[in-house]
Amino acid sequence: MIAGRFVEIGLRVFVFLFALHLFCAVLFYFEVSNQVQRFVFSYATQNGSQEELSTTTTIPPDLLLPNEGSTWISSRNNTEPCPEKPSSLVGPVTVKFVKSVKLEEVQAENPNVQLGGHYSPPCVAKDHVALIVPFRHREEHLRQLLHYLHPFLQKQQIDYTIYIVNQFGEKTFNRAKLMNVGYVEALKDFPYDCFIFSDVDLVPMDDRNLYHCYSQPRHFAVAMDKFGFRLPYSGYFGGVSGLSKVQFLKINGFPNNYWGWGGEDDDIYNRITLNGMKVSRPDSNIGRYRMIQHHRDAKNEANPKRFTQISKTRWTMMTDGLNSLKYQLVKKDVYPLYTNITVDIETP
Ligand code: BGN
Repeated sequence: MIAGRFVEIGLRVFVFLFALHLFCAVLFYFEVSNQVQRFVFSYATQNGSQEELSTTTTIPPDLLLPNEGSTWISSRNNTEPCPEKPSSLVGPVTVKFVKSVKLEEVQAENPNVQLGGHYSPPCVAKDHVALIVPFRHREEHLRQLLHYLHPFLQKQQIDYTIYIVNQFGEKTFNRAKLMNVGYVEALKDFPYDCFIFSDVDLVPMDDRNLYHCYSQPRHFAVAMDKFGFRLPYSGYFGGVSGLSKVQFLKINGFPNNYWGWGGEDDDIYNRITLNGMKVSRPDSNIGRYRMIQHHRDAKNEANPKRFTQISKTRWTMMTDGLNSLKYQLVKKDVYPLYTNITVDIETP
């Protein structure tokens, strides 16, 4: 009788341990498979594909159009909330980078965009979006991006402002730190509650890919032409992503110590999952992007520390981020189509 009871308990314990083991194995498999995919992918694409940096630091005159007026006018003369899916959406949009775009034309085509690159739809939008673009020496890309993005966001009835965060000087680029600066500087202008971070060379190809914030951190650029319109690996968080203020604060912002190409987006992905959140994504037929063609950059080298850095996110994220961010604001200018922040983020 007692022996039978022991056998039964033993069996239950065994079944429980077996199930636990299976569960851990599945978790471990996904975690390892993501890491392996990342590493394989990173080695296969060493040095990324960033454009050669020119040595000019001046912004061409047509990007510096005259300022008119000084405050944003809210076009919200009614209190109607914006619809979840605006009727103005058409789905796939044609994106072709054939001719060089002039900013005067972009300005003329977007009369409702206000100083600093701000737009308020004629309804109450779900959130106030600061669209942050880390930048250096990509003036032609910026013209193209503004040409496509302003009409795209207005059709989506997003309440937004575009911030270009320009890294001062010619030292190693630091994408994630620039995005942190964009977050802090945007909040000095307005209490935004949603932050979307976009590379300057990525243009969305479907207007159903809504640029607002979601209940979980959002990865928008899931199907880029350069990756054959597929996610390169399951934990990819690069290109275009968005976090609400609450989500951003929960992960202590982005890392400041990724100098050079690669890994910072993986660190952000780690921060999100380690803090109990899950990345949300659009369907791959909606999250499609075209990358503006450019040459590989011989000078902008891959960050050699990125492999060790991303393996330590768990321990670094609470001390490296928003709470350790240091920078010198060189200047902040409001132009008709965007707000331009030039920042000295120092050197590694
Ligand atoms: C990855 C890079 C990402 C980059 C994508 C796409 C690393 C870290 C070492 C595994 N990650 O491999 O930063 O966005 O490629 O180009 O290099």
